[in-house]
Amino acid sequence: MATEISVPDIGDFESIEIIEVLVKPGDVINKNDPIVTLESDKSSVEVPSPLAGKISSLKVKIGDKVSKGSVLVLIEDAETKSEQKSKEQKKEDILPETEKIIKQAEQTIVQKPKTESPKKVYARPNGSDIDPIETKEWLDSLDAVISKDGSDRAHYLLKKLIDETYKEGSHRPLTRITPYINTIPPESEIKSPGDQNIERRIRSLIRWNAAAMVVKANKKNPELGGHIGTFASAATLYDVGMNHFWRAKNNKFGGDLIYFQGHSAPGMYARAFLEGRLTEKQLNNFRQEVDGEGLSSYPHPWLMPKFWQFPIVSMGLGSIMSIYQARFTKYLINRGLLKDEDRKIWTFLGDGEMDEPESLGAIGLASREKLDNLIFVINCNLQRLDGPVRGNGKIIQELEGIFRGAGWNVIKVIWGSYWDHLLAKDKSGLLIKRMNECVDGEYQAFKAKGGAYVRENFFGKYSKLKELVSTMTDGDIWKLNRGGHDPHKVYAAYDAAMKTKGQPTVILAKTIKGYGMGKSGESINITHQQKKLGEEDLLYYRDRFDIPLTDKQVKNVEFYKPGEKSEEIKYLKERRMMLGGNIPERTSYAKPIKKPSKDIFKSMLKSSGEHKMSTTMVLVRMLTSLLRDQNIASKLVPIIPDEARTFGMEGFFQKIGIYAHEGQKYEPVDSEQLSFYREDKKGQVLEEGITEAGAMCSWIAAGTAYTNHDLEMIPIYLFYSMFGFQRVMDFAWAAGDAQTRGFLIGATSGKTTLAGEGLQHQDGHSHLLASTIPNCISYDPTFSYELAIILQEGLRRMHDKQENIFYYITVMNENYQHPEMPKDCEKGILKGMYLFKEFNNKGKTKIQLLGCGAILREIIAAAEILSKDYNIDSDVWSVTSFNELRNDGMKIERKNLLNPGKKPEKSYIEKCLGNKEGLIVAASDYIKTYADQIRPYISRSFYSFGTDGYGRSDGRKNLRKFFEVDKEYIVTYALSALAKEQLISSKYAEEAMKKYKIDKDKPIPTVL
Ligand SMILES: Cc1ncc(C[n+]2csc(CCOP(=O)(O)OP(=O)(O)O)c2C)c(N)n1
Ligand SMILES: [Mg+2]
Repeated sequence: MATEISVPDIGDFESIEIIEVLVKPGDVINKNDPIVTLESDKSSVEVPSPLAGKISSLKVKIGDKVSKGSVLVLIEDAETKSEQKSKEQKKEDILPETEKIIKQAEQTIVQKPKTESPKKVYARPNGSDIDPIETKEWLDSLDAVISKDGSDRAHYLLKKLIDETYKEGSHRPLTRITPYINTIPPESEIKSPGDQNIERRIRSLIRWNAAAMVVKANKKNPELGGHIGTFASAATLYDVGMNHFWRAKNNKFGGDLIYFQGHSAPGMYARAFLEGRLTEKQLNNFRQEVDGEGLSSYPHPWLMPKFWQFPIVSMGLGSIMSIYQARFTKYLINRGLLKDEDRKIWTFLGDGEMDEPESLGAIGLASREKLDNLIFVINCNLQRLDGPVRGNGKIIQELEGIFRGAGWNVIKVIWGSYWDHLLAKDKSGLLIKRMNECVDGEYQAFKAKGGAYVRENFFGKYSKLKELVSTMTDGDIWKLNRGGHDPHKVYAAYDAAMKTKGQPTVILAKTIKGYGMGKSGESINITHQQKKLGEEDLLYYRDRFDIPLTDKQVKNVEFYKPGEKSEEIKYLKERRMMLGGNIPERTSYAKPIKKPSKDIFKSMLKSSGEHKMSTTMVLVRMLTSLLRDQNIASKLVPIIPDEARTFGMEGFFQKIGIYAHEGQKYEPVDSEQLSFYREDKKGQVLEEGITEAGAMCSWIAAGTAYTNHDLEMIPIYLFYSMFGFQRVMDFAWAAGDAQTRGFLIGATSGKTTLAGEGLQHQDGHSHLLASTIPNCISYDPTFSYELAIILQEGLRRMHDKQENIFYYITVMNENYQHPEMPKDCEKGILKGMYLFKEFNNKGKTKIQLLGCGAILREIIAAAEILSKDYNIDSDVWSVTSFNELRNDGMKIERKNLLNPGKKPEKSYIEKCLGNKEGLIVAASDYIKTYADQIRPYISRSFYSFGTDGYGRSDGRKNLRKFFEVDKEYIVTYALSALAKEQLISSKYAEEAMKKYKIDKDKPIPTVL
């Protein structure tokens, strides 16, 4: 029996056009296979079949208008299992769960019968202990619970007590800050299996070589700069990871991903030197990259593509980029594209760096998404560039509260092992009290001023504490180490972080900036900038770390590398071998994605006939088609920060689902509709919420998956063009450095197509920002075939040819008809311009008209007026990219200047316009500088028009008139330019101004 398949609930839409019919009679289809594509004036969406079976007849054709209930096809042998039934089932599944939640919630609100009781007035202790005996009883009880049932039970009871006080009206939340001591008590520390003596010697050599590298470079040329103090404070944090935790990528394992703090780069080079991965010559060329064989100042994959993976020296980027990297790794795993190997992402950050909004801005996502593959190590050396991070407070405590509040597992590594016996010995509680009350400004001074100072100013505050250290010498007190410099404490913390499930972990490690630098830079305010150690300082550094160099060698600032057979080198290499290979190292073994069949884009090369659509819709259509290509479908990563509906992409929700690591725990409010909000563990769309920075980081993670996961992906991130580069330019720059491959789509671009939104939304410069990134290719197409050619070429270059480039393409929301592709214009589209149309039948005067994006259609209309009303011929050029034209112009000009004796080569612009007659008028929907970029490569009169000034809300027509880029202004300015060149009389321009009501006294838009 045949079953009718009809249009389901499509929301508010009525009478929607069918633009594709994807089945024919006789086709056997599966459930959810698309039957037709519908397109409204805003979006297009596929209608999937609710049943499997054989199509017996088609009831619609392309161009038909349908509404909810319209019959599309008849299907035979359909499975009888009805959707309704499964929905009911789903509802039943959900109910008990919901009931449980309601019950639990009800239980927590214990409604005690209200009894009238006399009003009590409580004592206000203001932090002091008003009843020490009672306090002691409580503490004894707590001790008893801990020894009988453990600390988890104690914690449970405490939480219950706090909940109880909350119900009784206390509004003091449970504190998220613990005492200023290590999170892991000594007795719970997992011990490192390493040989501490050898590890210390290795670490010392790395320290020396790292410092020597900076000093040497600056001896050669003080311009070069560099940092010693940052790595000096972090050496142990890196070494423990390198020796024991960080597993490299190899043919058996995907590798942990380590985001190294940018300013600690010398330390990574120094280790790679000992490992034999870098030569002495390279070390000698630290920060001297121009002649090759240099080492880049910071982690720059662009400059050292086989070494560095993550460009994070711009503070704050590392944090958020690594969070989204961890999230994207889980996304790939949940989608079944990547094996779950429990790989970890480690991120090293400075404590000063945590001031950046990007550093903390996405930590909520990390816990929400349960990113237990993510470990932050924040090097709390208490200093940044100018001075203390929190002189009057305690950065570790502050960060503890923030991260714990956000749902992270927090591990504080404050004190080294030498403190353990003191903490154990102190029964008065005064030591912890003193640790708690000192501020970071004091802690910084303690490490700059020596043991006697610490005795007086730290322990000396309380006589019992002074007594506690009375048998210790000043030297002993000085040796009381900080957690981040103690390999045992660091090992235990890393081990705990590795084992944490269901939460990301942050390790807050207290260290000393410039550790070991002595008076030249240990814990003093100038440490960060210290790069020129004098002889005396170097000798001190050598002695402090027992480097086997003679005084003479030290004075020559020589590097030290023990022989290949030495214990140190053998140990170091062995440890890395055990952990799978080198770190950092950048490689890619990804299989290239095959380019899609040309058929996919075929319909886009044809005229749209009467059908009007925007380039945004064209793009969405193309993506929908790409999702039907087997090679591409699973690799597409659509990324949208809460704008899917703006761009007509809600059809993707139903088709490929929104990624949600826990699936969908609720019945969506629009579940009856075709494009319902479908969240899925295997969902493909990254619906980021309102975070352009986060979306950009997802895009970078996906666009570098070819190296970080050996998996090519095609990320395509759509945003309001004004909230793209302008908002996240630093990430875009880092994306270029990281060699991200993907598409950035600036939607609703230009200043006059996004009509109603006004000043903050209208973009007149994103293409100029794009042009500053050397490996970003950008286009501003007008017609569907242009977009199709560009997209196709992007896929070919980034995936077939494996070029390390990315694309910025602007699309618009203005609906219009699209013509058929003119013959032989593909090359021109890609090179930046092609001849769209010639108006050649009129008179003697000719003009060249260049337009792009939204304004090309105004240019075409202007050409028609000039021809019809003024007998002026023109060539109309569609300029798909002024940026590409400029790049070519620059390249050719340079070549010609370098070869003065040779016949000059012509730039592409000259090739296009050289033999054409007439002055040139160019207009775009961007500020004039965009079109002006080609001015140097044109030897003729050139007039450019654009949308300089603040945007404002109004209709498109008014906006184009306001910015003087509508057809009437273009006609008028063209006539005036021709008059200026004495090719026609000025009266024509004057007449046009009258006719078009152009007010000469209207101020230039930049002042309005
Ligand atoms: C966005 C940005 N702003 C400023 C700088 C310049 N800068 C480099 S290091 C630094 C201080 C870093 O302090 P911290 O994060 O505490 O790192 P530490 O060197 O102390 O480990 C500053 C301001 C930068 N690299 N990036
Ligand atoms: Mg710091």
